[in-house]
Formats: sequence, C-alpha cells, structure tokens
Amino acid sequence: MAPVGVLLWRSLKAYQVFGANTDVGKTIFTTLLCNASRRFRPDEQISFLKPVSTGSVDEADDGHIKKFASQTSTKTLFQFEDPVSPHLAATISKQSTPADHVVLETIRHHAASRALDGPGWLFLETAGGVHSPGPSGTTQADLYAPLRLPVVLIGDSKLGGISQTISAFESLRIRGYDIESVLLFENGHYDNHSYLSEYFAGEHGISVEAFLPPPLRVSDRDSDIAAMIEYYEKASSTEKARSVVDNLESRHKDRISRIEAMASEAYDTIWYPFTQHGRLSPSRITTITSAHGDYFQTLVPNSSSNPSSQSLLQPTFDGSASWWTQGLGHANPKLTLAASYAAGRYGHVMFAETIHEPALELAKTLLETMNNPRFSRVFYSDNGSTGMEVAVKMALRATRERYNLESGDKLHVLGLRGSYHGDTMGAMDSTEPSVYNEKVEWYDGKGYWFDYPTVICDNGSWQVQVPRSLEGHLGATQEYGSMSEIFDINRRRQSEVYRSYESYIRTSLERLVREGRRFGALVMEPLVLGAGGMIMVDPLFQRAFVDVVRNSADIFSEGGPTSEDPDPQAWTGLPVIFDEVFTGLTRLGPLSSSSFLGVGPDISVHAKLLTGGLVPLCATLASTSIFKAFESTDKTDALLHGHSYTAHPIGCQVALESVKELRRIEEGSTWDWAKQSWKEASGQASKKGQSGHRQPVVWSAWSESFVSEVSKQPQVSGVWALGSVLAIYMKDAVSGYTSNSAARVQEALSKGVSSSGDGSWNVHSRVLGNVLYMMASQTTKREDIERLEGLLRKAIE
Ligand SMILES: Cc1ncc(COP(=O)(O)O)c(C=O)c1O
Ligand SMILES: *[C@@H]1O[C@H](CO)[C@@H](O)[C@H](O)[C@H]1NC(C)=O
Ligand SMILES: *[C@@H]1O[C@H](CO)[C@@H](O)[C@H](O)[C@H]1NC(C)=O
Ligand SMILES: *[C@@H]1O[C@H](CO)[C@@H](O)[C@H](O)[C@H]1NC(C)=O
Ligand SMILES: *[C@@H]1O[C@H](CO)[C@@H](O)[C@H](O)[C@H]1NC(C)=O
Ligand SMILES: CC(=O)N[C@H]1CO[C@H](CO)[C@@H](O)[C@@H]1O
Repeated sequence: MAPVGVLLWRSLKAYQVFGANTDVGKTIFTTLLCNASRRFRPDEQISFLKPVSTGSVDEADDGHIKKFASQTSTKTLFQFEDPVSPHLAATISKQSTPADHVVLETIRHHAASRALDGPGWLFLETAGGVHSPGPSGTTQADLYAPLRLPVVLIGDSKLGGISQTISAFESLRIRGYDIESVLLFENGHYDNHSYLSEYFAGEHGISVEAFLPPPLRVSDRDSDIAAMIEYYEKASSTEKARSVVDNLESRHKDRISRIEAMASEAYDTIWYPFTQHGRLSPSRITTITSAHGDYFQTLVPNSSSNPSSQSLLQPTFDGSASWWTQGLGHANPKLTLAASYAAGRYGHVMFAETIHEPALELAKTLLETMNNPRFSRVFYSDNGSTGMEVAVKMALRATRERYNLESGDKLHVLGLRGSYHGDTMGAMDSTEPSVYNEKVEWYDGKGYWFDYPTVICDNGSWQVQVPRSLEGHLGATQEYGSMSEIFDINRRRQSEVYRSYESYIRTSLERLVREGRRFGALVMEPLVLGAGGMIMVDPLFQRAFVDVVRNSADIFSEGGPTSEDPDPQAWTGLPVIFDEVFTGLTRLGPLSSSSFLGVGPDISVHAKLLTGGLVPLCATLASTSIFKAFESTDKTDALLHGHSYTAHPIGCQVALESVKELRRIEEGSTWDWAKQSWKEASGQASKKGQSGHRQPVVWSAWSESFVSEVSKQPQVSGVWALGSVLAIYMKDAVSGYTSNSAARVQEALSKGVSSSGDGSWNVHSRVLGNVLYMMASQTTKREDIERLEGLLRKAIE
C-alpha cells in the first residue's frame, strides 16, 4: 500500500464538509452544494462521498442526496447499522473496524477514480462535529488531516452557535486545514450570521453565506418531499448559491496556481542555506505544500504539462528527517496543541531571573531523563550551535579556574577529526578545518582532533576499521560476529585493543602538551559524527578517550597549582562535553547516546529531537562542579550568555511533550519488532555486564538482513544502521573524480515509484559526499521501512 497523499487534482474540485456541530444542516447544505454546482456547471460531474455512515441505510445521507440532487453520483465507504457515533458503531458491529490509514486510502482511491472522469466536483461529508470520533476513535479533525482537503464549514445558527462555529474553525485551523467557505442558516430572530460574516471576513478573508432554512417537516411523506423539492429548487438557483460555487471554483484554481508558482518565485527571492545558487534552477526546488507523519506532500515535477486528471501532489518520504529534527511525525497534533497552549498562555517572555512552568518542568524532566549523576543544572538556548557554544564556554572557564590559568593562555579543545558542532563562531572553532568552515573569514580552529577506528558492515561482516595512519599504534582492522559484539564495551574493555587505545591516546596527549598546547575540554559527538559524514566511531575508542582524559590531571595541570573540588561528581582531567544534538534522545535508540560508551559527560547538549522537531530549542546540561566555576560576588564572573529566545515557553512546552513521548516509546514496545529481528540476527542476549553498566540493546529500524545485503553490493563500500539511522557508503564511481555515486542513488530515490494508478511516491534525501543516509522517525512502522528498503535496493543497483 502506498503512503497517504494529499488529494489535489486540477480536474476535480474536492471539498470536505465539516459541521460546527451535529445537526447544523450538513446534509442539507451538501445537497445544496451538489445541486447548485450541477446547475451552474452543467457539463461537470458531481460526486458525493460519505466515508463513514451510521444508522439504517434507508435514512442514510446519500439517500437524501439521491432524492434532491438526483444527478449526483453518491458513495458511502463504510456503513455501520447502529445509529450511534462511528467509534461505537464500529465496536458493536460485526464488521471489523477500519484503521485510519485504510479509511484514508479508500477515500483516496475513490477520489482518484472521480478525477479520471474529467472536470467535476467532489463533496465529502463528515459525520457529527469536527471532533466527533471516526471508527478507530481518532477524532475526524485528526483523522482526515493528512488528506488536507479544503473545507466548507457549516456554521451553527442555533443558540450558542457563534461559539460552536468559531471553536470548530479554530480546531480545524490549528490542524492546518484551509477553510474556504462558511455556510449557515439564516436565523430570523437573531441575525447572528452578520456577526460571523464580520468575524470571518475581517480576520480571515473567508466568505460567510446564510441561506433560508428548509421548511418544517410535515407528517405526510409526499407533501414533505414536495416541500423539500421546492426548497432546493429555490435555494440552489439563488445568486447566493451561484456565488458560493464560483467562489469555491476560484479558490481551487488559486490554490493550484499559487503552488505551481512557488518554485520560480523562491528562485528569485530566497537565499538558500548550504546551496550553491550558481547550480540551482527552479526545477530543482521541491515545493512542499504540507507534511504529515514521515512524509512531505510535494508538487510533482512538470505538473503543468501532466493530464489534469493526474495528482498534482505526491507523498515524499522525508529521508533526512528534516535535517535530523523529526521523530514524532510532522504535524503531530499533540505537539501542535502544546505549542498553541504555551503561545496562548505566554507568547514569549524573557528568561533572566524569571521562571515559567514549561521551563522548570522541562529542566526537571531532562535531568531525570538523562539519568547522569553528575548533572544538576540546565542552561537553555535556542539551537544546537549556541548550545555547544555555551558548553565550550562553561568547560573552558572551569578548566581555567581549576588549574589557575592566566586569562591570556589560549585553551584548545580535544576532539575527533570530522566533528561538527554548528555554524556559529565558537562551534566552528571547536572543529578542525572542513568544508563547513574553511572559507569563513573568521574561522580559527583551536584544538587537536584525533583520528580513530570506525565501525562498518562490509561485505556482510561487521568490522572495526583502523585508518592507515593508526595501524602502527592500533593494529589492523578487526572483524566481529555482529554489531552488538562491537558494542559490548564491558567485555572489550578487558581486551588488548582497549589497552592499545589507552596508551596511544595517553602518549599523544603527553606529546601535545610537551609541544606547548593547553587544553580546556574534550568535545565529542558520542558514537556518530553526523555532518562530518555519518561516521560511526568505535565506541571503545571514545570510551578510552574519556577514561584517559579523566585520569590525566597530571598532564593537563602541567604540574601547576590546582584547586581541589571535593564533590565526588566533579570532573577530573578535563571537562567532557558530549554533543548529543544529533545522536541523543532516541535517534540511535537510547535516550542518551552516552549510554553506548557506558560513561556520562560533565556537560551534554540536546536539541533537534528535543522538541520533536517542531520549534528550535537547545538545553545544555551541566554538573555542579562546572556550575560552581562561575560563582562569585562579581557579576562579570557569571556566564554572560543569553539569547532573545532563551527558554521560550513554546519550545519548552513542546519539548516537555516530546521528551515524555520519546520516553514512553523508549520504555514501551513500539520498537519490539525491530529489536527482535536484530536480536535474532546476532544471537544477542540482553546482557548486563558483571562489572559494568547496563548496555543498551543494539538494534535499528532498518533490518539487519538489508544492511548485510546492501553491504555486499559492488558499488557499496560499507553500511551501518543504528536506531532510526541508516548510512550507506558508496564507492567512488571513477577514481580521480569527486564522488557522484551517492548523488546518483539520490536521483533515483527522488524519481521514486510511479504508478499508473494513483500511488506514486518518492524520497527526498540528502547526501554527505559519498555517503547516502536515511533517517526514519521514532514512530515509523515496519511496512514503511520495508517499502523504503525496496526502493533503496533498486536505486543502488
Ligand atoms: C552534532 C551537532 N551539533 C550541533 C549542531 C548544530 O545544531 P543547530 O543546527 O540546531 O544549530 C548540529 C546540526 O546539525 C549537529 O549535528
Ligand atoms: C436540484 O434539486 C431539484 C429539486 O430536488 C431537482 O429537481 C433537480 O433535478 C436537482 N438538480 C440536480 C442537478 O441534481
Ligand atoms: C520535466 O520537463 C523537462 C523539460 O520539458 C524535462 O527535461 C524533464 O525531464 C521533465 N522531468 C520529469 C521528471 O518528467
Ligand atoms: C542559532 O541561534 C543563534 C542565536 O540565536 C543564532 O545566531 C544562529 O543563527 C542560530 N542558528 C545557527 C545555525 O547557528
Ligand atoms: C565477500 O565475502 C564472500 C564470503 O562471504 C567472499 O567469497 C567474497 O570474495 C567477498 N567479496 C569481496 C569483494 O571481498
Ligand atoms: C447562535 C447565537 O449565538 N445566538 C445569539 C445571537 O445573538 C443574540 C443576540 O444578539 C443572542 O441572544 C443569541 O444567543
């Protein structure tokens, strides 16, 4: 089954009719719309769709339509006999309850076949009010959101109806629906539609039309029908009805022309990040009209030359998880509501010597979640770069205080080659020269970056590969039976390999200090260097690095005076900073990627998944011993660092919701299918080392068999997968040329799977040099992964 796509065709003007409440006249208005659109567009076909209907078939809404808008083709997709809410009807009935995606898929299938019939209209009528539950229990506003049909909202003209109508509007609006028209009955006593007309026209540019209500029911069936025929005859021929039809048609056309113009307008007005404009053209720009779950909805290429019955949009898997930020799905309603709540409660408030509930709750939650006994403080900033910036400031000051260094001594950081910590100055200076910073005028790297052994699956075998430059110190590449053996830190720490890592690092540090360098911090991305090329570092090497640094106070103090810190959780040697911006909060499985190393940092930095990717926010966690380095009676000794949006309440509230959700996922059974398959593949038993920490289970959403299979392809030099991340290293196509084999796979993914029917979809991905990576969210289902693996296989071949 293809992923769910938004419904948009040039030929078919499809609208979803929502009611502000039950019993506000949805069926009457839908009948009126069907009847009037046929009257004013006599050459177009009119369709009515009731996705879910309850109650006896005789009284069903499509019966009403058949009677009073007789030239409409009608269809009910799921009919339940009991006249109760669909979620109850579905449980009472003997039929099985259709899952949400089945309801959506069935609607899409039906609408696509209507689109093929040539120019026409489709009116899809919902049941009850906007939040009345669908069959699975998901409320309709959420259930239908992925289709993103434009809405005709039927207002409530009864007592209290203004409030009902506005509430319904707001519920739809915050879920990304476009409300194109509000229709309601005239109410002779109150004239309330004038209030709504002004409200919607003024604030939202939406037209409100009030129609006379139908005649009261009479007991004689024939006269009742006659009266209704007269009513529809009259109402549908009014100028008002014509203007509603005209308005809906022009809104449809506007929507399409706006979408189709976006890429070329962007080409003329936008300055893109990480983009060489000299090589850009409008056709290379992806127009994203909305996003839901793991998919963008994008404009199909060359849409204007396609037949008008072909879908204008297609689902596009967000293969980079929108720069690694997404984990709980795009447009997640829980996060949307959290953001709206905080915006309503606070908007934004400043954060020096003030406190608000979202920031406090989040700080407590993060300290508990990271479960690192060293941590006691949370510092907020607004993105990964600035969070790292402040982490480095913290660490360098703590080192300066501990070793009583002069303020003139320039402190360097220790790190790994290929690190990336962001694009602000200090974050850049903490990394070695690379494409990201080399050409930046103020870049001034201050540090020493080690080479290191890496983990990869090559030709079906898991290896720790040692770079040529280190073979003399660390020996040759080692093969392991499975990835989890490589991650068995407790066992590997007893090995000869660990001792060779230790002595190599220790000797190097001694040499560097002898050469006159002074160090202020160890800065690492635990396990995976993201932007540097999706490189998985041997966790044992990083562990050895931390162990050696913590035991080398003698080297870093250079025999000078040292201030003691009696706190048992105090840092030793140098403060250790883990940049978990990319790797943390379940991206690789565990809540903290430091658990792979079995050692906690003194400072850690969290962003991206922190807010489920909805808004930027960063939290830098620090130990008391680091915090104390800034304490004095002099204001200028304080950490004088802050941003306009530090700890903004919306970010904190959303983060609170995300972290709770990620914890539920991490502790629950969501990933059991994936864990099970990796366990079977490697004979892994969940083990607790006798002497060490509890090691996290090593698994990935991407299957072990897929990783192993792809690693055997002649074009591929290696693969790894962990948590939601998959990295495929392509061999250079022609030696001497810069690699473009990853770009070719990327191209094939973006062509995607086309279907003569209506199930086309594709993949948006980003490559890093010769590495193609793919990222799922924490909620991606097995079927989606299998579908993607299928496409990847073809793209690589
Ligand atoms: C490891 C790491 N640190 C820091 C950053 C910078 O984060 P931001 O882009 O939120 O400033 C990134 C961004 O990709 C990252 O991957
Ligand atoms: C509109 O309604 C009237 C009254 O029921 C009916 O006579 C007419 O055929 C309907 N038009 C269409 C196009 O269904
Ligand atoms: C779109 O049209 C251009 C020019 O007509 C053509 O070169 C290109 O291959 C087309 N792209 C697709 C995806 O069909
Ligand atoms: C991060 O936040 C800082 C401070 O608000 C800002 O200057 C910077 O542009 C942001 N983004 C990056 C990528 O550094
Ligand atoms: C890959 O491994 C198989 C055995 O598992 C071996 O026969 C083959 O030669 C290897 N291929 C390469 C390119 O090393
Ligand atoms: C439907 C609704 O909100 N009705 C109100 C219309 O306006 C009158 C007075 O202007 C109110 O009394 C009704 O409650």
